[in-house]
Amino acid sequence: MKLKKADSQIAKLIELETERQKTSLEMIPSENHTSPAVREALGSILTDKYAEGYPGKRYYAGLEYYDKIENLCIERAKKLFKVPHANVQPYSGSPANQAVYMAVCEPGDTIMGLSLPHGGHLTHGWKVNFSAKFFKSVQYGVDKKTQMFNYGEIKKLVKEAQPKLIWVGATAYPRIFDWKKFRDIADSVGAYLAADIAHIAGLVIAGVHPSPVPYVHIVTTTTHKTLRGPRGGMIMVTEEGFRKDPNLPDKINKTVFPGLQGGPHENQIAALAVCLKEAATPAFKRYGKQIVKNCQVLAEELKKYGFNLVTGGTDNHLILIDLRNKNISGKEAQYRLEKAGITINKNTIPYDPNPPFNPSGIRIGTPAITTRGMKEKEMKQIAGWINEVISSSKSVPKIRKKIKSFCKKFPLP
Ligand code: DSN
Repeated sequence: MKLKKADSQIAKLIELETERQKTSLEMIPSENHTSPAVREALGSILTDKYAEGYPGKRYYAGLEYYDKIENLCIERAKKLFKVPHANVQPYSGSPANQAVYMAVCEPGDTIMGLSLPHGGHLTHGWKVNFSAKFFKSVQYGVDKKTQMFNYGEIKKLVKEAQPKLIWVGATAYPRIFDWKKFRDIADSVGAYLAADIAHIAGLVIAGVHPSPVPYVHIVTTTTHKTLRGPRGGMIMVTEEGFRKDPNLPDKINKTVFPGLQGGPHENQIAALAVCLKEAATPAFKRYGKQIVKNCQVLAEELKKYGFNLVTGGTDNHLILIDLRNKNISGKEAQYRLEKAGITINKNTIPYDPNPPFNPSGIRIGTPAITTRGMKEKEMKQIAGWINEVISSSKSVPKIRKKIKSFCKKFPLP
């Protein structure tokens, strides 16, 4: 009500977006719907103050309660992920990863990560990103035939490149990461191993994806994907990280502040603390399990309709579809599905012959629709709609209507 009076234009746009979310299926795998409690903390008075520094060692006054909030958030993160050190100040995933580079590398050092067109992230050394401009980036990919990691090939590449830091993590890899194999590879050249679990953090907590914590030195994550918190980032140092360099936690903290960032967004940190409390419940474990169950049912149904899934299926929250046998581009599929009320994204597939802005694939995920309470039965229904829309643009108005009415049964949190 207050916003409506103060700024009716923004109020109206928020209202319209709320309606869009209510009446559509959000199926971009990196997105989710936060709880009202998370949003309340995020929209609180905590946005008002600067808090440069860390709890107990701040540069400004008046931070008694901010310290308590940030400490609570750190403790919850440590307990949930079973790590001895957590920094909850990164504004998001990219700043978190930047801080890792600054903590363990010097400009010009060799680093390695999964290449973007094979499902990696920009900050893992992709050519247009700072991570390839300030460091010598060598990228690994997935196997042409299996579309999965070929650990023997990666090991060979690592031996040749002798990187200081190896990233493991992805934005579009539908399979399990074998952390132990990556650790053996990193140890063969004495490299730091960093797991970027942005996409799968919630699955790790729910126990449906192995945790990297026993194997890697550093873990970074965003907090708003399967973890279902506010937009943000975190960096954690594991026992293994401590063992490799006892000063690593201190180095990480110093690179986040004052190395890279100024005042942390404490409203975001409070909202993250709320999210971490929610993620520690049995209900969250059930949620994580259901994300994967839903995704696997959706994958099997899509296969029945003749869709060609990269790697042949999924172990996690996302599906990558190669649309070339359907005679439609990823761009057109994204457009058509959006019009029908299914929000997905166009995506490159490994060894894609087409350019990233008009790639051959689409990426679909189940975290947000699972938050709304959808289960296996609904996945079958959704697969049918995806098939109809991809098969014919004429079906779009009819499916849009059906999705609007279907969504009424699954309110947003
Ligand atoms: N933009 C994110 C995603 O969609 O996967 C990666 O940071």
